[in-house]
Amino acid sequence: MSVYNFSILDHQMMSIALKLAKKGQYTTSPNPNVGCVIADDNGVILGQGWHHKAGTPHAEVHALAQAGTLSSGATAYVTLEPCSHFGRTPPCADALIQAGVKRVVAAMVDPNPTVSGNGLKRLAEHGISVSHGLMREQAQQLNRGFIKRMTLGLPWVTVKLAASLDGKTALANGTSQWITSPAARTDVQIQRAKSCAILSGSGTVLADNPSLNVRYAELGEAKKSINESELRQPLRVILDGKNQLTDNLKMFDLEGQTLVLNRLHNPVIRDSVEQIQVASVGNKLDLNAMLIALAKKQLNEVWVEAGGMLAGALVQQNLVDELILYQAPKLIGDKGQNLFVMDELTQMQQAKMLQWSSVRMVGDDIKMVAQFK
Ligand code: AOF
Ligand code: ZN
Repeated sequence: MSVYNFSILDHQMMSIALKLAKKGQYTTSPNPNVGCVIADDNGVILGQGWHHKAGTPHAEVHALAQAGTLSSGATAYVTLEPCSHFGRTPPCADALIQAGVKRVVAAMVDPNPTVSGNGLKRLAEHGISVSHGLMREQAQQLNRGFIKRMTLGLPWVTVKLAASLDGKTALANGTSQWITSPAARTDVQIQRAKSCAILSGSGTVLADNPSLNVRYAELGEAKKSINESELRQPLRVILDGKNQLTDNLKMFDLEGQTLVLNRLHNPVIRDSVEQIQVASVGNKLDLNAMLIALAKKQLNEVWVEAGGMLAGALVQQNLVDELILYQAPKLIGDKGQNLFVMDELTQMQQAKMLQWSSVRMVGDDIKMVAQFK
């Protein structure tokens, strides 16, 4: 199995497969985003497809169906190793073998332990020329949540914050509507739509009575790339270590499911809202145990929209992968609320270290993305 020596044509085909895979980014979870291109040696595309939704055909099956008998002797470019198992659908490796493809190029090996190399092995055993590693970083970026859940049993955690130029998330009295511009808030809607869950704390929820859902009507251009019938609402997850939640919250009446994580079952909340009890540390929920519980529920990407207390606690316990900060050109003074409530540091070496990955304007605001080291 070679991991190098890919031609320009191979790169072109795989970049099309990656674009196809991206089309599933609002709908495939808990499954990964996967794209497939079937082409002949001259780069003529015979079939293409992407995975839409768990339980429906995988990318390869769509591409093979389109190519029909032309698949015989062709090359299949797949952004993820073809599966070898009978899951909700039969193995794609078998479908490729039956179709008579002569070569399979995968961007990355499937981190799912039930596949993990077995798909490529099966193809090779049937005399198919197999290679992987072409545009691997791009493929991994697309499925970072799926990879983290499969390899570490934890979801990918992104903390979103909106702040004034002087780094405050709300006035001292809790008012935060609105710090950022409508364009930044639309961008948040797009990010929510890509997430499996939106996480918040009971303090924020009781203070703001938020919807914590995706308002597809506000998605603008991005909405065009989503198939209406496949629209989903991320799971709302509310941490309620002190059983403070009441039943009269707006979100309970909205479309989409809500999950409450607490120490003890809260009898006040209606039965249609799922509750899971999580271990605690002192009088606080064990945040690592909380994330393990979310991964067990097959959530790949968790989008955190919480106050400084929860954001600070997650950061302090090294549970955050990425930070997205929308910063408005607005000064609200030093009495406002802070981004991260954390224990006092006494040495600069104790600082939590991040690395910027992008900075751009969104409407009137700046969107900064950083990853934790
Ligand atoms: C592929 N092509 O397009 C996808 C794959 O429950 P199932 O049958 O949908 O299987 C889900 C698993 O299959 C998923 O965890 C991952 O390992 C693999 N996804 N494989 O060959 C695809 N979506
Ligand atoms: Zn498959």
